[in-house]
Amino acid sequence: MRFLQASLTVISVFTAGLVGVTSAVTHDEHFVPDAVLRVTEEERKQSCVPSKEILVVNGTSPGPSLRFTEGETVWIRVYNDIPHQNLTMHWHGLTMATAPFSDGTPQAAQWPIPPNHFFDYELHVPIGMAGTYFYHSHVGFQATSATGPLIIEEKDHPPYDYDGERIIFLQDVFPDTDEFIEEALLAVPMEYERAQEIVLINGKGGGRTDPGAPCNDSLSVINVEPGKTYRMRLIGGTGLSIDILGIEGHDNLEVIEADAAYTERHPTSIMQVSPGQRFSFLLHTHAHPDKQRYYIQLESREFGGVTRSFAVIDYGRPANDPTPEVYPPASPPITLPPTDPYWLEYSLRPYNNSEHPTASLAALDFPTAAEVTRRVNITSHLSIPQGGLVYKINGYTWNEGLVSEPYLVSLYKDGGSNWPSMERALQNDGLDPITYAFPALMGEVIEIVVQGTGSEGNGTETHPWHAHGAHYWDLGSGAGEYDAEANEARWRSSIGHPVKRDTTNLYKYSGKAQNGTLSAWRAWRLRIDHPGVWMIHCHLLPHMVWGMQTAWVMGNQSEVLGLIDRPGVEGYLTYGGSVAGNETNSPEVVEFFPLSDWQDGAVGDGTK
Ligand SMILES: *[C@@H]1O[C@H](CO)[C@@H](O)[C@H](O)[C@H]1NC(C)=O
Ligand SMILES: *[C@@H]1O[C@H](CO)[C@@H](O)[C@H](O)[C@H]1NC(C)=O
Ligand SMILES: *[C@@H]1O[C@H](CO)[C@@H](O)[C@H](O)[C@H]1NC(C)=O
Ligand SMILES: *[C@@H]1O[C@H](CO)[C@@H](O)[C@H](O)[C@H]1NC(C)=O
Ligand SMILES: *[C@@H]1O[C@H](CO)[C@@H](O)[C@H](O)[C@H]1NC(C)=O
Ligand SMILES: *[C@@H]1O[C@H](CO)[C@@H](O)[C@H](O)[C@H]1NC(C)=O
Ligand SMILES: *[C@@H]1O[C@H](CO)[C@@H](O)[C@H](O)[C@H]1NC(C)=O
Ligand SMILES: *[C@@H]1O[C@H](CO)[C@@H](O)[C@H](O)[C@H]1NC(C)=O
Ligand SMILES: *[C@@H]1O[C@H](CO)[C@@H](O)[C@H](O)[C@H]1NC(C)=O
Ligand SMILES: [Cu+2]
Repeated sequence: MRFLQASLTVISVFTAGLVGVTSAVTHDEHFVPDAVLRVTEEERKQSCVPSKEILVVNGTSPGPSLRFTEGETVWIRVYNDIPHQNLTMHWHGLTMATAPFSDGTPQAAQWPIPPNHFFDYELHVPIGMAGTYFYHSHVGFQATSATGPLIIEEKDHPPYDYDGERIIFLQDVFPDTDEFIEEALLAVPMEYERAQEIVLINGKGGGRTDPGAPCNDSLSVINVEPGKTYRMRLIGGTGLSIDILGIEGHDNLEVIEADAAYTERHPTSIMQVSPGQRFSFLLHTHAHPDKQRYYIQLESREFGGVTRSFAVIDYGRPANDPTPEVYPPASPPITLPPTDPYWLEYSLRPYNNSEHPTASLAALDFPTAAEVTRRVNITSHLSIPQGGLVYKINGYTWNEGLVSEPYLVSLYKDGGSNWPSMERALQNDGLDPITYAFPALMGEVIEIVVQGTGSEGNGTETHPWHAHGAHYWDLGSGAGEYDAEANEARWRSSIGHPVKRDTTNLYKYSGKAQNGTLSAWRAWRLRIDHPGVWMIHCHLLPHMVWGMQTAWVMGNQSEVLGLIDRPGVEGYLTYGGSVAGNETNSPEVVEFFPLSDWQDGAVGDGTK
């Protein structure tokens, strides 16, 4: 066993003035994390595609559900047991308020976890964050299968009454491996023309695949009882498909949560969910159902052909009875509409009830237009040089190869040599062209306008834009150019104010726009009050591979480093992670550890 005293000394020196001497959380061999996830690569047969290598979490995809309670601090140890790929884990939608180094973003928050290593992630879940989340890798295309539900429960009572809850977790399956797809996407000319083959509901699916072929694989069964109300937690864990979902015989659904914030009840007959979005809706089951099983029908939209997939809700059996296999129907029982770019737009309102103050936080503190200190455009453009596909955001393509050292690692190592400059950024529409990051200062109130433009093929696409860090108030969206005053007037003349979200769509509308012209917008308003490094990006995995990502550095060096200076906790730098790809394996450079004795036999090399 090798002691890493050398690295500890190095780190202690440069953070000496910042880190308080406190009682320690020490990650030695006695440290027991609250949860463990192990990611492996295995040959698997998923519904409707041939057997191939996929990543699984603890042996399954989706991986196990994690459940924690708001107000808790938990440690999750993630092992990379994949032989030849890096890995990270991102806790999608959770505000890593006091633990930005646990956000799981390669080149932003951390070096990726190399094979046979692990990383201890700290999730500090503030009160008021109860809701529906998921976890997924943030490396390449891995999130297609290295993913699973993450539920944060209320410390007290949820604000809505229901008899039970069920998860509906959506995933795309592709006929090829992640690595094959990534390589083909990046080929010049681009070589991957397939969309998802089908969408899985809780890991299973069957119906109609993208090539238009029937797929008679068995379906997931969700057990319910008559005359009850269920909270259905719908998780958009897909990597490409935008999906519409309805339930045969049950069209009085009520949305009560969007992206982990409670909303006022909003009636709807169908749900529309994009990659990265989560919703809860109430399902009122029939007191006297006419049959035992009703189909959940789901259809993909936007990319590729229409795929149709099913699951069933089953009134018939107690939850602990083995369920016989159920197959797709001969013909679809319901008709689902096309994508609606106006669905839920301007119509959701934050939950607001003084009897449930922690569920009502999104109704407080909405920044007025007068408080906005700066507006930043994120303008995306798809170019097609020699037939390859590249997304540029304000002129830059942000991918894992662009940034030489993760911003937070640079902060730990030398106080942030790779830290953006606000001066440079202000001369360049908000983006610092040296570090490829958008800086923001604590206390600013920013309006971010995500703008779409016509591609070099004169086309447009729908993009679910996702923000890490604090959630934003979603000001809405539209075709063409953003008109701040008209949008403000629209809100002024309606009752209430926007909800807080973390993933909302930039829509394609007509699908056509001349190269470079503004085709669509989505506007967000946020208070900069969470120091850290946060990615803001399109959540379509192919678009991420093509660079449709931005990094935001919020707060200055001391504000971000100051987060490690908390009573009762020591060693917030990084954990068992190593700097991947440095064969010298010198502890001074390779690993950052808690400011306490720490042995790499116990932490980091994944052997225990
Ligand atoms: C994942 O598997 C490990 C053993 O490989 C186990 O210790 C851990 O509890 C599992 N995690 C969950 C969330 O089930
Ligand atoms: C699907 O497979 C099941 C089980 O083998 C079978 O009972 C059913 O008839 C099949 N359905 C179709 C449409 O082929
Ligand atoms: C929330 O309710 C309080 C008390 O009824 C009210 O004063 C406030 O304006 C409401 N906020 C919103 C956003 O509706
Ligand atoms: C895009 O539109 C321009 C102007 O109409 C036209 O010259 C060009 O050929 C179009 N490009 C493609 C790929 O259709
Ligand atoms: C943002 O884009 C709009 C066009 O939609 C433009 O009028 C405005 O000047 C831009 N603002 C900044 C700060 O770049
Ligand atoms: C398309 O528009 C972009 C952005 O305005 C521009 O840089 C590029 O040269 C244009 N390409 C063609 C083929 O006109
Ligand atoms: C960061 O901002 C704080 C004010 O919040 C200030 O006191 C501090 O000096 C700044 N640190 C740096 C490194 O600029
Ligand atoms: C893993 O990440 C490191 C550091 O970013 C990089 O140098 C290396 O090429 C990556 N390995 C793989 C297999 O992608
Ligand atoms: C690897 O570590 C050595 C010192 O151990 C250092 O000199 C070198 O720059 C590092 N390489 C990279 C790519 O970080
Ligand atoms: Cu996109």
